[in-house]
Amino acid sequence: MTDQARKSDGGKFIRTLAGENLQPPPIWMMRQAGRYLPEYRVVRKSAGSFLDLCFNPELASTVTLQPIERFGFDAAILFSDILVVPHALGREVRFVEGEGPRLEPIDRAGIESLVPGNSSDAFDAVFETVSLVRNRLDADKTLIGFCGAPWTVATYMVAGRGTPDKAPARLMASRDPDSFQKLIDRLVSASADYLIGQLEAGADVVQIFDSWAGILGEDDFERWCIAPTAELVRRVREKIPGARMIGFPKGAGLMLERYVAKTGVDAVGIDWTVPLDYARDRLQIRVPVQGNLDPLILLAGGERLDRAIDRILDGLSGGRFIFNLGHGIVPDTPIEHVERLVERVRQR
Ligand code: 1CP
Repeated sequence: MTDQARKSDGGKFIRTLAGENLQPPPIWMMRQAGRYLPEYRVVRKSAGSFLDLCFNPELASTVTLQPIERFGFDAAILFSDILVVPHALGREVRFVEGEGPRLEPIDRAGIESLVPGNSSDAFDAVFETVSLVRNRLDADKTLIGFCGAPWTVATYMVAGRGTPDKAPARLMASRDPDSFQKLIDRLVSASADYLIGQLEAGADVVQIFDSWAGILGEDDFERWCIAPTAELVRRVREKIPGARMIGFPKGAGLMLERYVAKTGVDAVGIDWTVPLDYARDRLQIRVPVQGNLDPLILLAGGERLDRAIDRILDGLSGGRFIFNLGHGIVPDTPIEHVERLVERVRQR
C-alpha cells in the first residue's frame, strides 16, 4: 500500500478534475506509450510476448514513463492492456504481432464456468508496476490506471478478437441476454478488483475505456454500457470513497449526457465526432471534458493540425478541460507532430 505523500500533489491534471479551469490545460495522449516511440520498440523487443511485458513491473514501468520523459505530459498512463482482465479470469489471451489480440471465444458454457470470487492475485504484477511508477514519477505528474469497460471487454471475449461491428457480442446479448448479463456481472466484479488494486497501489485516477460503446442502440447502451459502468463506479467508491474516475464511452454521441448523469464519472472523454459546442454546453457544465483531436490529423500534421488544435482549445478552454486525442495515437505518427502538439497547447 502506498502512503498518500507519494501520490500526486494535485498537479494540473488533478486540479482540473477538482474543478479548476487551467490555461494552458493539462495534456496527455491515449496510447501514449507504444509503437510510435523508438524507445518503446527497443524494450518491446527484449520483453518476449506482449503479455510478458505487461506482467514485468520493471519493463512496464519503464515504458509507462517513456512518454513523460520525452514530451513532459502532465499524466502517465499505466502500461498494461484491457485484456489482462479476461486473462485473470482464466481465459486464454494472446497478442499476435501485426494482427492484434486473440482469445478463446467464450460461449454460454464458458460463462457458466467462470469462477466467481477474487481475481486480484493475477493482477499483482500490474499493481507492482503502479507502485514503481508512482515512486518514480514527479509529484506534480498524475498516474492514470485503467480498465476496459465490461461491454468493450466482452466484445473481445465473445468474438475472440477485434471485429468491425462487434456482431458476435451483440448477437449473444440479444439471443441469450441472461448468459450475457452473467458475463457482464463477472467483468464488473473483476474490473472493480482491478481498479481498486491500482488505486491502492498509487494510481491517482482511473479511466474506464468503453471503446466500442458507440455501436449500441439506445436500450442496449443503457443496459450494457451505462448500467455496468455505474455499478463499477459504485463498487470502486464503496471501497475507496472519493476515487477519481474518468469514463470514455467512444462513439456515444447523443448518449454522452445520459452517460455522465447516470454513471457518476468525474470526467468524460470524447472522440473527434463530438461537436465542441455540444461538449461545452451539455457536458462541460457537469464534468471536466477530455479530448478530442482526431489521431489521423495528428498523423497528417502541418497547418491542418495547428488549426485543429486551436479549434479545440478555443472551443473548450472556457471550462474544465484536459487536452487529449479522440482515440489512441496510431503507430505511424511522427514524433515531431507530437512535439508540435505539446508546444502549441502549452503556448496558450
Ligand atoms: O506489441 C504491441 O506493442 C501491441 C500493441 C498494444 C499496446 C501498446 C496493445 C495490443 N495494447 C497496448 C497497450 C495499451 N492498451 C494501453 C497502455 C498504453 C498507453 O495507453 O499508453 C492501453 C490504455 C490499452 C487499452 C486498450 N487495449 C483498449 C482501449 C483503448 C483503445 O485504444 O480503444 C483496447 C480496445 C485494447 C485492445 C487491444 N490491445 C492491443 C490491440 C492492438 C488492441 C485493439 C484490438 C482491436 O483492433 O480491436
